[in-house]
Amino acid sequence: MKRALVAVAALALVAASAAYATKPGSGSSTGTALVFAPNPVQDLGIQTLTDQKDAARAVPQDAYHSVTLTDLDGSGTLSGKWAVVRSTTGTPAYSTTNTFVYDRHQDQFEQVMAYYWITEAQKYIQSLGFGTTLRPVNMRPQAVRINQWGVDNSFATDKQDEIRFGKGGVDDAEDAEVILHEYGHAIHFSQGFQFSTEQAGAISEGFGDYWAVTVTEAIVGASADPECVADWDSTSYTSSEPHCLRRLDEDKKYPTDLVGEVHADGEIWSQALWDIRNAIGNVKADTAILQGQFGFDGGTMPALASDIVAAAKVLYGQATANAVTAAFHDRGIL
Ligand SMILES: [Ca+2]
Ligand SMILES: [Ca+2]
Ligand SMILES: [Ca+2]
Ligand SMILES: [Zn+2]
Repeated sequence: MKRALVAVAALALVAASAAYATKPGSGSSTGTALVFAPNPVQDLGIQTLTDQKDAARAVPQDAYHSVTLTDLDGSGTLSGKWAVVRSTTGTPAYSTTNTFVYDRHQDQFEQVMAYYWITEAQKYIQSLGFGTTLRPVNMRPQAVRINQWGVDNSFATDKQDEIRFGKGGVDDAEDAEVILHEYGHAIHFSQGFQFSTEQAGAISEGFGDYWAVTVTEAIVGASADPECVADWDSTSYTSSEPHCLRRLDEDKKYPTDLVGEVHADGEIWSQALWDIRNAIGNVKADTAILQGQFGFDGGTMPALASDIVAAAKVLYGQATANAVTAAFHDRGIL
């Protein structure tokens, strides 16, 4: 009798400590948040904005947009079906009401940016049929890490299976175009894309730049200078206006303008994709591009261009395939 009472008391103690150890969740898959869309410079058209050491006052309140976060797991953290955010700087965002309202000086703001833009990118991919009528593309919770790392760099790694965003200059994850560029690499990893040659690396950089623009234009709407990539992040390392990390309209040609550096050479590829989009619209362009990229063996730009033309033909017929060919032809790729 006495023994049984002791056992019950011990059980109660375990239950009590478990309750204290686990934070209550939100219990809901949706939430509200403030984000940049895609970044303050593009959004407000103010080229003179500067980081000012991450000061909240450096960016006008107009640059913050209220959005709905979706696909959350109900834990009250930024963890969901298509993105899971881990931060090694500052406190992880947490809300029992899924209310994620922060300013850019707060570490949680970048966590929210990463969650929102990656989730929206995956939803956009699924809206094209990937995961239903077509094979899935990176259809899983993408791990994201935001850390100091000291350098102004972000990268996607297939080994750790996560995307990392640095905090040099303007914090990288304050610019949706940087987030989406890195997600572009994650898309390639998920598609079995081989990075075995310099041209394959250039294709991946070019695709990332294009992906940043096509997704933001699809979600935010048309902008004044869409060819400019990472208008906000680049204010900390470019002096001429408009501030751009890279552009989609440098008019580089294959193979004469190849210099052997993946980001520079990627501008040949990104412009071809941009021209395809302008010719046939984002839905057909992005479906054909994603479909053509599956299992790319790491060969040349002309090889992948042919795969994308073939995908366009199967999906939409000869006339659309011809428009895709013309865009690659204008870059000297086909
Ligand atoms: Ca910040
Ligand atoms: Ca930066
Ligand atoms: Ca831009
Ligand atoms: Zn890259």
